[in-house]
Amino acid sequence: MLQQVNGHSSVSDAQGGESFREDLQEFLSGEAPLHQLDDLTKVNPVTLETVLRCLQARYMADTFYTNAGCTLVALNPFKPVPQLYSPELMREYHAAPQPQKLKPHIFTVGEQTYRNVKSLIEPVNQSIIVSGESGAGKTWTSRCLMKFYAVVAASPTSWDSHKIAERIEQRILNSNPVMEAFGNACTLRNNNSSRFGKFIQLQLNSAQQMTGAAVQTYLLEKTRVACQASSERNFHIFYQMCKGASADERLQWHLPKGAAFSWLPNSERTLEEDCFEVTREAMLHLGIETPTQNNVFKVLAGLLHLGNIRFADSEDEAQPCQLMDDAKCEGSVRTSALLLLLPEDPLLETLRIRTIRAGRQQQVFRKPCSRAECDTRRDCLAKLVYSRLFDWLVSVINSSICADPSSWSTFIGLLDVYGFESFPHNSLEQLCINYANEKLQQHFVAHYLRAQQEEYTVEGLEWSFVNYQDNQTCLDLIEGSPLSICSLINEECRLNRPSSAAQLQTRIESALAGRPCLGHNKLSREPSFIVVHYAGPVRYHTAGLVEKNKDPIPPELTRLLQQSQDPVLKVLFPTDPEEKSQEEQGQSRAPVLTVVSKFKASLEQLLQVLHRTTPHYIRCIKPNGQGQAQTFLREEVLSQLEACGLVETIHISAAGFPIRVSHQNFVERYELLRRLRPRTSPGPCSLSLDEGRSGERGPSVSHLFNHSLLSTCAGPSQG
Ligand code: AOV
Ligand code: MG
Repeated sequence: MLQQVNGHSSVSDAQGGESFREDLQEFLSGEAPLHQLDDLTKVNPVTLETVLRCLQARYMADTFYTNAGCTLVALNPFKPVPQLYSPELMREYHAAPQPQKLKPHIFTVGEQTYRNVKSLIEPVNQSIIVSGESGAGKTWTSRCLMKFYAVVAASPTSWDSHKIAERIEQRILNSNPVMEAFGNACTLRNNNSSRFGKFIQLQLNSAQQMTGAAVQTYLLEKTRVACQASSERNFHIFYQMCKGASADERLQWHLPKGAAFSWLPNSERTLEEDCFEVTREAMLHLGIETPTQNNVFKVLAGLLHLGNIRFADSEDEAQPCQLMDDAKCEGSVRTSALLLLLPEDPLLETLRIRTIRAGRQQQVFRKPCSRAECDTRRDCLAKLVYSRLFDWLVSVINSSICADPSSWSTFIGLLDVYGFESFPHNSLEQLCINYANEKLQQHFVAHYLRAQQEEYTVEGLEWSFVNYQDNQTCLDLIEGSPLSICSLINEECRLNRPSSAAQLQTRIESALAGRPCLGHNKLSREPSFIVVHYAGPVRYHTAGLVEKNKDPIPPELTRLLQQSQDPVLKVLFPTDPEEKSQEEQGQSRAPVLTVVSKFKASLEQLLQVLHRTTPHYIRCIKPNGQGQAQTFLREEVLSQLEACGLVETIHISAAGFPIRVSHQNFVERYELLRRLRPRTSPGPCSLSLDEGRSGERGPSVSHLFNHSLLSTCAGPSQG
């Protein structure tokens, strides 16, 4: 024991400092050292301080996973810990009769989920919801879980097969580097930040083998293609290409060494993620052959050259803007047109001249754009191409990994969305990201903190209510009806009236005055409003918000891209004869949904899917903002613990009933026990098997009372 005390205190403890004294105290009092407490329900008393101390002690002892009742807390090690994710360890958790008795791990959650799918108690689809702020480790965690299932749910012909790359498990894993190359980027919070949300369904057949998967993505932050905040970067793929292309490819894609691209900031920094070969290899295994890949990269190079086009202010409004620094920009136009296989003159014309159809005859008017409008159209062209390319990649991935509906019966869903974020400048992208995180927090609150306690009350069980922070008021502020931030921004789009950033701020403040989660930063000179999220306040700038929400795509741009001779662009921009004839006849198109409306609908769909699954939660915590190993900043962790309601979760888990089974299923499974045990003997069950069937005399749900009953009498649920 003393050795343990000594061993623990020798770990450098940047902020805690007092760990030796604490351990000695624990030793003298006979309590287990804090870092040995695997479950936070065992800290005594359960307070933010004790929970924090326990997590800190474990972190400094290189123990990164801790149970917190129904959830698993995952601390980001910020250093490689390969032994923690080895296939041997995966198999150990998989083979364990009771994985929950092993050290807390994401594999325990993975295995439990896997067994639940097949459970005779309540076979149901499962989901693992990984949450946490940006950089906390969600993507890492969900990647490791996918690897876990690739090992434990592999079909029996398994890993000695020569054609490993063709195996479905491997293909599913290959989707990660591809989607991350095209959808992740370096931000102020995370060098490999996901700029899209992802829900992947791992499809299992009746023998519990993974037969395929389906990926659903949510709102890619496409603005990043053309606009990167200072110290941030564009999507990884651009840097991968520029750094990893061969001499021959450089020639083909017009990417000479050292070429400067304005959409490629901070390229002098080399990240772990800048690995072109890995992306190409993975694309190949997903069925994207080298010629198609080269074609994709050529298009991306075309976008980089497009980004170098600069316009000068026009002195005469009736004349189109000139190119800035003629020779250089002309070269960029030419190269861009060459790579995108677009006619050069129409490209420049589309960027500089707006065509308007008006009147009964749908006459076409041509209006030169201002310099700012030209810039917007150039950026819009790039965003349009990139977002379609991303969607196309996702559909190719899906067609490569998705199983035939007849070959699977259940699924395990893994949710990895962009984490809560707050930057010096926040716009519609952050509003959507943080809105998604609010929705997930609400799912947790509704499913766990609220529903469970309410159910105890309804069932007449003795229970003292644990208070929790409900984020419903914040969600009402963001998405509620009739008045909310989303509805007001949408209204501005609908009215299509010119409104300044300051006007929008005033409208939001006056329409939503008195809402508890709406703040106002009086110190800021830029028009903005503050939303007090569950994870902290965020100031959103109103400039450009309405325009981003409208996300207008000038039809001329689409028409231009439809003229491209490039095979990939032809797929991304097919000509739609119906659309064309409608346009010619002057028929108006269906109203386009705004960004927030589309996002809201996709989130609602996602939640509907989640509601039909048994959820499991993994809470990723970021021990410090600098990404340093062995550094546990108490204040930063504290705010994350408070935000996710961890202490309340622990209280409810500690006092509540760990397992809930419908009475019907319970009776079916444990009928046998009744025959084995005389009814008069005091058993661990709090109710008899006959009770409550109708719901009149007792509960309709059997709350299981004594966890060990299930384990000892029934064995693992897969049995
Ligand atoms: P996120 O997904 O939660 O942020 P990531 O999963 O990308 O965060 O993790 C951020 C970084 O932390 C990774 O790139 C790794 O360097 C490191 N990391 C995370 N988990 C581990 C681990 N278990 N072991 C070793 N290193 C780890 V965001 O996508 O920005 O919300 O939007
Ligand atoms: Mg991520």
